Amino acid sequence: MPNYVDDNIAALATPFGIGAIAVIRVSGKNIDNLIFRLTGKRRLKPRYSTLANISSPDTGETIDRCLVTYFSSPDSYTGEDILEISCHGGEYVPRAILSALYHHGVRAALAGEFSYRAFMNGKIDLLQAESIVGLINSKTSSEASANLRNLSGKLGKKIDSLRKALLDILSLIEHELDFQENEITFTEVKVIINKLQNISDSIHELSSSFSIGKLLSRGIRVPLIGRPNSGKSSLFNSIIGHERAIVSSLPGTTRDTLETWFDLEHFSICLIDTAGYWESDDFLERLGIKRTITEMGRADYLVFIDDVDPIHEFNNFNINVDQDRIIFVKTKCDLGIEASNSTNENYICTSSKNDFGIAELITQLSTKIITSYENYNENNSFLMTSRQNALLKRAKVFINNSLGAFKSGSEIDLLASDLRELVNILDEVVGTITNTEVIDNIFTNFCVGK
Ligand SMILES: Nc1nc2c(ncn2[C@@H]2O[C@H](COP(=O)(O)OP(=O)(O)OP(=O)(O)O)[C@@H](O)[C@H]2O)c(=O)[nH]1
Ligand SMILES: [Mg+2]
Repeated sequence: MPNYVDDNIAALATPFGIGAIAVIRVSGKNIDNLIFRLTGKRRLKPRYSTLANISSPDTGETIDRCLVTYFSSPDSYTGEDILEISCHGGEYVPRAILSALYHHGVRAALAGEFSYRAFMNGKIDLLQAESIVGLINSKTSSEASANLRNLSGKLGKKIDSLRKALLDILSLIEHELDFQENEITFTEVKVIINKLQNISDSIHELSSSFSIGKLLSRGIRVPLIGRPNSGKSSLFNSIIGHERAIVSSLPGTTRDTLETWFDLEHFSICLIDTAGYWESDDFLERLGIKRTITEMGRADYLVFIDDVDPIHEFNNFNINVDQDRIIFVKTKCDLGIEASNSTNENYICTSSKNDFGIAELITQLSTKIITSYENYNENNSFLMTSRQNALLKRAKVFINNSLGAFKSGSEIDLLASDLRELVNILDEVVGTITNTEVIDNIFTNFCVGK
C-alpha cells in the first residue's frame, strides 16, 4: 500500500461482467465537489439513496440513471466521505462511469485500498480486515460465521482483555518497585504468578483454536492411503459419485494425487486419491509415493484402506498420525463374507462395486469432524489466519518461558521486559502500536499514595 494520502479513489465493488446492477465505490477526504460535478446534485443526505443521472464529461450525454448513496466522514466504511453508485451492470456502463470519475481527478483504487483506509482511520483493526477477506472467501456457512464473529470484533476484544491483564501486572510490578526499592513481597509474587498463569491459559486456548480455524478456512484434507491396487481410486470415485479417477487392475495406476472438494456438515472437505504407499524402484512410482507422503503430512483426517486387513497393514507402515484422525476401511468386501455387515469394531467394510459401506464411511468422517468441532463452543472466536497463529505461537513461547523463569526466581525486571514484549506481540496481532501506554496505565490504575 502507498503512504496514506487522502486523494479520491474509486473502484468497481462488484464483479466485472454482465449483471443486473454494478456498484462503484468512491472514497476521499471531501467529495462534495466531485458529487456535484458527477451528478449535478449538492448536499446529498447521508445514508439515503438518491436517483441521479451520471453524464459523460466528454459528450455531456447521460451514461446511466443511477442510485447514489452518500456516507459522510467519519461515519463510513473507510472513515472518509464515500459515494456508492449503483448503476446497471455489464461491460459498458460501469466502465464509462469509472472513466467519468477518472476524468474528474479520481484515482483507480488499489486492491484492498478501501479496507486499508478503514484500518488507517481506525475503523477496523487488522483482525477485522483479515476477517473481511475471510468472509468474502468463505465457502461454507461455518467458515462465514467464524469470520463474521471476528469481524464483529470478538477476537479483538479477547486480545484486548489479554493485553489489559498484562498491563495490569506491569503496573503492579512497576508500582511495587517504585515503593519497595527493587524488593517485591512474597504475596505479590504469588499474585503475579496466578495472574500470569491465567493469561498463559488463555493464550494457550486461543492458540489451539487455530486448529479449528484452519479447518474452517482452508478446508479439511482427507487423503486415501493404502497399498497399490487396494482400491483407493475406486473408493474415491464411489465417495464422489462419478468416475473421476482411473481404475485398473495394474498396481501403480495412480501416480499424481487427485483432489476433489465437497461439503460435509458445513465443512469443506478435500478428498485426495493418492499413489499406493509402498517401496518401489521405479522412478515415476517413487515420485508418486513422495506425493503420497506429503499428503499424509498435510492430512487432517486419513482414510487408511486395505483389501485384506487395514489394521494389520497399517501397523506395517510407520505412519505418524494421531489414531483419532484415522478411519480404517476394508475394501472389496463384495468378495468376502463381510458383505452382509458393514460394521466391524475396528474398520468399515466397503465395496466400490456395489456402493456398499460408503454412507457408513462418510458418516464416520463427519462424526469425527463434528466431535472435534464440538470440543469448542460454536460461538467462540477462532484464530483464522497463519499470521494470527504465528503471533500467538510466539506469545505462547514467550509466556511459557517468562512464567517458568519467574517461578524459578528470575529477576522481576526481566519479567517486566518479557511482559512488555508480549504486549507488543498482541499489538502486532490487532495492528496497533504501543509507546507510552504502560506508563499511562500505571496512573489510571493506581492513585498516588497507595
Ligand atoms: N470386486 C471388487 N473389486 C474392486 C473393488 N474396488 C476396486 N476393485 C478392483 O481392484 C483393482 C484396483 O482398483 P483401484 O481402485 O485402481 O486401486 P488403487 O488402490 O487405486 O490402485 P493404485 O492406483 O494402483 O494404487 C481394480 O481392478 C478394481 O476394479 C471392489 O470394491 N470390489
Ligand atoms: Mg489408484
